[in-house]
Amino acid sequence: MIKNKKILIVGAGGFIGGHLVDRLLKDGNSIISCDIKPKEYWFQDFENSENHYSMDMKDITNCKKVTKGVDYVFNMACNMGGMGFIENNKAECMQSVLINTNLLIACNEDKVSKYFFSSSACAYNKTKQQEVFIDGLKEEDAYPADPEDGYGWEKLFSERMCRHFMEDYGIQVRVARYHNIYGPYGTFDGGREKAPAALCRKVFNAKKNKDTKIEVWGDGKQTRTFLYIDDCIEGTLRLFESDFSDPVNIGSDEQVSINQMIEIIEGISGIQRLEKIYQLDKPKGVRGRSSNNDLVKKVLNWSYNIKLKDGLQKTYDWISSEMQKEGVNISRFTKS
Ligand code: GDC
Repeated sequence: MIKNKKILIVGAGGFIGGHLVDRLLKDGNSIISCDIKPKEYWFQDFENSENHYSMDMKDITNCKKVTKGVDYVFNMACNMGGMGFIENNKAECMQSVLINTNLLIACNEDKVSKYFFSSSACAYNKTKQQEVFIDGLKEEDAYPADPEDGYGWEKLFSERMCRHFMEDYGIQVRVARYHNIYGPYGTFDGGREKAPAALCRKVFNAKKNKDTKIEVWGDGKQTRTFLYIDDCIEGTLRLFESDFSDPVNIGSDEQVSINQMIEIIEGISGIQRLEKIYQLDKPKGVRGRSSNNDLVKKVLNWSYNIKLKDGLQKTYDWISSEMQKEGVNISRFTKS
């Protein structure tokens, strides 16, 4: 367990960053939290952390303000979202390269000993994801390089930047390739939401409005593996404490189609089966994507715990309670 350390978390106002701050505070660390978002857009905001709101790490002077005297840095920051966002904002996604690069330069100057980079399954070669229900992607399947355009290229480039900083300057790096992380305190509306949150919202709305139909992007047959946030945090911290510096999948191996996931959410909400309106012109991403977990089991002796059905139950409960709040400020869930 990491404790009594001074840790900088960049992207702390976001979904995974917020949960990481929570856990590392509970474990007895001193946390500096930064995010480009102003205070009112942070998903979680902890009083016992040193919080820097509206701080843009694409500007290296900001990086240098917060890396002094820090033991560890977790870079959880990037301009991102689900397929609806990354397919239509490639230039914005690629500019996150500045965050990682500037942070590494500042960490090197300030002799930070260990650095974490949150990469993505979008780094994997697209041609290996053209069928539904594919074999899980192994770490070596990122090469030859042909990742998701824009967002995936940034992740792959930044992974390599981490490796070269370790080789050339000796900073220890750890890199996780996250496979569609979901759970409470994340975006569920406004354009950046990923499929689990979007579909929980749509099913909740259908129930509330007594609709019998929902809109689904694509034909619903596309597949993914989704990982609940608590498992993501546990895997991240175990990887960080390991001595393994190459990229590792952090994902589940419970491969489902979007149609199967909707069926689970319908069961959770107690609604009758909905008629699906398949929107074939909406962003679909790869046809099939799933995480091979052999390497993570080998190097961390760890596997995810939370079944999709149980994670979706917690996610649906949180999203439905947010949506029932009077005058909920939905914009909090839409900003980068
Ligand atoms: O957005 P996402 O979760 O991203 O979409 C998964 C699949 O669900 C897509 O084929 C999409 O078309 C389908 N889908 C159906 N209806 C909807 O209402 C909907 N909203 C959304 N968003 N999708 C719908 C993600 C990236 C992330 C991250 C992860 C890592 O790609 O967007 O930024 O890096 O990958 O695994 P997905 O899984 O394609």
